[in-house]
Amino acid sequence: MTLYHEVNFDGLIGPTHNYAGLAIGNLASDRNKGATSNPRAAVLQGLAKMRALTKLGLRQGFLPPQERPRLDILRAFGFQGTDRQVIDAAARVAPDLLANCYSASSMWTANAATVAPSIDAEDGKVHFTAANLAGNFHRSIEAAETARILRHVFPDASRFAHHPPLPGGVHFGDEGAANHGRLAPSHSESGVHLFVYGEDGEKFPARQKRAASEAVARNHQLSADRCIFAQQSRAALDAGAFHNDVVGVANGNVLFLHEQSFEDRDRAFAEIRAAAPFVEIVEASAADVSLGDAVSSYLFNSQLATLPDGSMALILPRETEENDAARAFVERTVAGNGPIAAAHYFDVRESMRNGGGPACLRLRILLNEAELSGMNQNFILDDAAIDKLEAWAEAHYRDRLHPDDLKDPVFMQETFAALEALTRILGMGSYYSFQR
Ligand code: SUG
Repeated sequence: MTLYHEVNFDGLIGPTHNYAGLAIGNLASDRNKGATSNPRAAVLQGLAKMRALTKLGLRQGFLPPQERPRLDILRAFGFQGTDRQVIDAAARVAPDLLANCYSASSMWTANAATVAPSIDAEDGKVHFTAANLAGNFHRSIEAAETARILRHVFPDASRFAHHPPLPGGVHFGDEGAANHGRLAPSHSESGVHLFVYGEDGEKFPARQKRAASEAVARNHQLSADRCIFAQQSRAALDAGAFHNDVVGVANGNVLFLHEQSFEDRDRAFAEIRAAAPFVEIVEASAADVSLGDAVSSYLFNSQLATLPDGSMALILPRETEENDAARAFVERTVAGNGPIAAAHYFDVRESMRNGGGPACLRLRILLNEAELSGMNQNFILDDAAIDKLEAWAEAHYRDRLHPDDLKDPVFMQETFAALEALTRILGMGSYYSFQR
């Protein structure tokens, strides 16, 4: 049997991380609109989580921040002149557009793409479909760059198949792996794919469309009898679960979720059990944890990971520990005879305040040894590489950033200097457009 390993590619949090309140249906983003962020603390929190996962014995990769500000987009909207003039004019006339062009949202790599491991694809390749993220303007501008960075990190066409973001905007909205889970007896056996899509709620629009999930499954050459398409509950969407990974996570043979995750729970469970008879479902009832507590604590936005000894651990945000109902549920889950043996809590508060928990921050990819050695090694982390990135962040990141600070062209220069230094550390050449 060929062995497959879980490798998490976290988004390296960019120097422009800020609270502009841009995301629809995302209660945390809305609540913190206009607050002052700490980009330096944000990136260090993310790196600390990455380091801790390597210590737990998991392989850890990352994707670099995307280029911000997106001057090309400001120019496409008619702002002309030098870079400074473009920023000045946009700051005066279109500050909201400027904030969109400055968002560091590519940190949430669970939304970068959906990925199928080679063991599940008919042609034996690893398949990537970059998400179009059509539901929010600031996220839609990630899509083409995400497709490009994925090719840069996984260049070998004989092993990796890259599909462009789906066309059609919100009609075929696709938000990537955050609405997808894979179930299998183990990582090294063929899996069943659970795609969760939405229908608009009373309050919030659904970001992931069923037709988009179906297209991704076809792109990835997954066999139809091993794909399940289930509708997320409108109640969860309206409670603030703008991505399904806010109410559930799958890993190996385990599905860990809230009982109000699906619009039709019984039907979804029956389909999952029929396709994946080995599945163990660990479910929180609404009496254990209300939907409101699930969303505010991000209990289900945990990473559920299989450790080298075969046991499973939850990687949770501190906000879960601080919520009595959520913490009690975790304690009971770990103490019981079920498959989840441990819980580890991490401070990722800077990201959490924009609605991004531990699971949002990572794109999980199953790779075998040959695929691991066929990828660009600069994006796999060990202690020394993490040390370097920490030193880079200490040198280049601000510890206070208010959305109004985005209007200052000096901040643009600082940001470009940080990205320029990163390309040198990573041997990426003139990767970003401002370098060319
Ligand atoms: O798309 N927040 C992101 C959070 C993404 C979380 N990812 C997962 N659940 N997988 C979003 O809503 C806020 C940015 C701002 O408001 O500036 C933001 O885009």
